[in-house]
Order: sequence, then structure tokens, then C-alpha cells
Amino acid sequence: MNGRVLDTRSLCPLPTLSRHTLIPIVAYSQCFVAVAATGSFYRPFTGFLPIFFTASVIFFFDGMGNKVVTFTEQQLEDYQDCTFFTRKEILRVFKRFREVNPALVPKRMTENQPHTIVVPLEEIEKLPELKENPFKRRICQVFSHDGSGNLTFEDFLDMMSVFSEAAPRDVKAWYAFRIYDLDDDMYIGRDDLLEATRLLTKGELHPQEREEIVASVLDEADVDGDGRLSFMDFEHVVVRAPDFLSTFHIRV
Ligand SMILES: [Ca+2]
Ligand SMILES: [Ca+2]
Repeated sequence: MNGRVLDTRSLCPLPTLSRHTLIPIVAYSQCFVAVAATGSFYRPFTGFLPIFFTASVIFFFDGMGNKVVTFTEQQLEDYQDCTFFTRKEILRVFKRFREVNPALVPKRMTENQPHTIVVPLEEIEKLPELKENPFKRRICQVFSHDGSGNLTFEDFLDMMSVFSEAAPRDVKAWYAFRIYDLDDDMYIGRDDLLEATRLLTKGELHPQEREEIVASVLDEADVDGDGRLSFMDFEHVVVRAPDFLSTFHIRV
């Protein structure tokens, strides 16, 4: 199985975490919980809306009524191993992905297609689960194999897995950190916080007000006083935030 899913960061987050922890694992998570303490509407991920499916789809049928198998048994097993999903959920996620652009995504995914066929960012952003989220572009970039925001099926599966109910808190915290670390320097710095605050408040706050929020976030969360939030700083906040898991969630 050549899929990126199996050999990189994404769907097997724990090895990824340990790899990254070798670098001083710094980053960010806390900001928004701290921000949330200053005003209840400063809350990350409130744009995610639950997705409900009335029926699960295991197979597609072609025009002649013949069953079309989307993935091989081996592919499904691999995806199960590397996500927090059951195979039924994996197929639901595929249905969701294909609905974004049925002309681009075939019903049957042959060998390389799950990690070679790319749906553009602009189309993914229109998903109801994402379209109201101020971080939608950043979220797609974080899960995109090349950082562009365009997603293959495996990127998409990866994203939905991390946002699923079954994903553990430390995995969600790690990806929340990465999403807020807008400049990818492994810290949530002052500039990241200012921009995130702007996104979260839809530009309604005066720059001075945003500066004050960022200062209070850093004051509260920057444990070692280096002026930025490491992953450990961030995780410390997430652990204390009772509603973090419910806000970092998309239902499939
Ligand atoms: Ca940063
Ligand atoms: Ca710090």
C-alpha cells in the first residue's frame, strides 16, 4: 500500500507526535481557550456543523444495477488501521468526498487514485461543515499533502478522522495547534494570535482590542515567558478546557 496515509504524519498521529516532539514540541493550543475566557464568542471551531447521514453507503451501483466496489479489502483494512473510523464510516467519508465533485472523483478508486486525485480547496471550502469556519482555508492547508489546501481522498479522510468523535484529545490538540500556528514555525506566536483573533472576531475588533486580547492570552498561557506558545503551553490549556473535544468535532 503506497498511500501517504500509511507512511506520514496524518492518520497515525501518535508516531507523528513523537517524531515532532524530538524538535522542541512547541506550539500552541491554549490561546483560544484563554481567549474564550475573555469573551464567550471567541471560540475556535464554532463553524463546524454536525453532519448527519440517514443511511450508510457501502457500495455504489452502476447504471445497470451492478455493485461497484469503491476500495479493495486491503485498502479498507489499511484505512481502518490508520484512522479512528470503522469501515462503514470510511465509506461514508468517501461518499462525502465524492459529493464535492462527482465529475472528478470516480466511484471506484483504483490503486493510486486515493492519493493522486485532488479536489481543489475552493470546492472543499464550500462543504457545509466548513464554510462558516473562519479557519477553513487553514484547516485544509494543514491536512493537504502539499500544503496547498487541495485535498486528495486520503487527505480528506485524515482530516475527518482527526475531527471525529473517536479521535483522542491529544491528537485533536496537536492538530489544533498546527492550525493556529499559521506561519508553521512550531510556535503560536504573537502574529499568529493577532491573525487568529482577527479571523475569530470577523475583523470586528479594533486592532488595539486585539492586541489586548493577545497580551492577556500570552500572559495566561505562556508558561516559560518566551513570548510565544509552545505545544506544551497549548496542550496545558486544552487539558483544562472542558468543551475542547466537543468543539473540535465533525460528525460523519
Ligand atoms: Ca507560528
Ligand atoms: Ca512559551
